[in-house]
Amino acid sequence: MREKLQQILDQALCEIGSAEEKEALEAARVRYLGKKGELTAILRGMGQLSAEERPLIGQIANEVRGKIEAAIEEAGQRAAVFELERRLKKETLDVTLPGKRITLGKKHPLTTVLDEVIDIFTGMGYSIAEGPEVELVHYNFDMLNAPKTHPSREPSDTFYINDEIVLRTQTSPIQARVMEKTQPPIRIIAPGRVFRNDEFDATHSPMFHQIEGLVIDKNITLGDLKGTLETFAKTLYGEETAIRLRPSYFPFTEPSAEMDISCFKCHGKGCPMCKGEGWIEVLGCGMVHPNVLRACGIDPEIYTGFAFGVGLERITLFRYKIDDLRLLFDNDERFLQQF
Ligand code: 2NL
Repeated sequence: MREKLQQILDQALCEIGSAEEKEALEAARVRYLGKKGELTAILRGMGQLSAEERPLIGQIANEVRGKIEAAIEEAGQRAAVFELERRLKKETLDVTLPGKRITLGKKHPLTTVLDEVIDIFTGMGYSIAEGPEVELVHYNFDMLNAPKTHPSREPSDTFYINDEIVLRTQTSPIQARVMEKTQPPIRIIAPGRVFRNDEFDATHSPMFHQIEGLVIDKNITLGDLKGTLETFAKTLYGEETAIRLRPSYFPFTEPSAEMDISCFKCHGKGCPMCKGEGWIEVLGCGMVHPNVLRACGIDPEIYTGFAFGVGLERITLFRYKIDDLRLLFDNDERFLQQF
């Protein structure tokens, strides 16, 4: 019996001594000390021993148990250190690896051109005015001298919220609101989103941006309008740019005109860019209609003024020689990074 116990002890200590992992130690503990373990089996069988032998073997068995437990305890601490070393080796941080690249965004070309236009006009003493995108029919059409039967009022052209409320189709209602509240002199530009019931294609979008300008004072003439727009065109498209005004019609201006700039590609000779014309249409403008001034509480006998409206997308496409409006709205980084 003694030899058997000594043999178990030797075997256990050997096994525990060579165990490096917690799992191996646990297996040894179950094997020697567990309910079905070898030592337990001996203790169970003690009933068969003689009365003299029993306490002696019992004592030895308990000593063996104590030694095995101590050895497991000690090996457990050693295994923890091994484990830590293994993890430290495996989880080392390679500080020479390249970092994660953070890609920098860029100003959208529409924002770049809008900022430039704002610079040009604030440089000439204009303020910036803003207003609601969801607008009353009253400000969007009635105040601007649009006849009740004007085609632009049709739901096929304009998004209606209800009979009295629309998504603004131009930023003129911003200016009507300013005129209603302020007496001249007025010098403002009104940039913002506008909405029209158009199909998306290379030149149309149901949402686009407009920048309108308005100047009201005593003795404002068509000459002031022309000089202002010429400065605008030369600053945006280069000193060599020429402008011309062609008669046109808008309900809110009289007289009205379209402004063309000389083609920046062929300088007036005629090319595919300007469709052989030598000129490119850029904006609409005119002298503010007396009816509009009156509706906004300004006396047309004392004051006159000019106004113009520019499509931000249109002048941005020309500015960067982009041929499809949709590129401005796709937000494809490969496109946007080019500007
Ligand atoms: C265009 C160009 C234009 C105006 C907008 C305006 C605003 C007020 C009074 C008078 Cl409050 N006019 N804005 C003037 C001429 C042209 O926009 O192509 N529009 C359809």
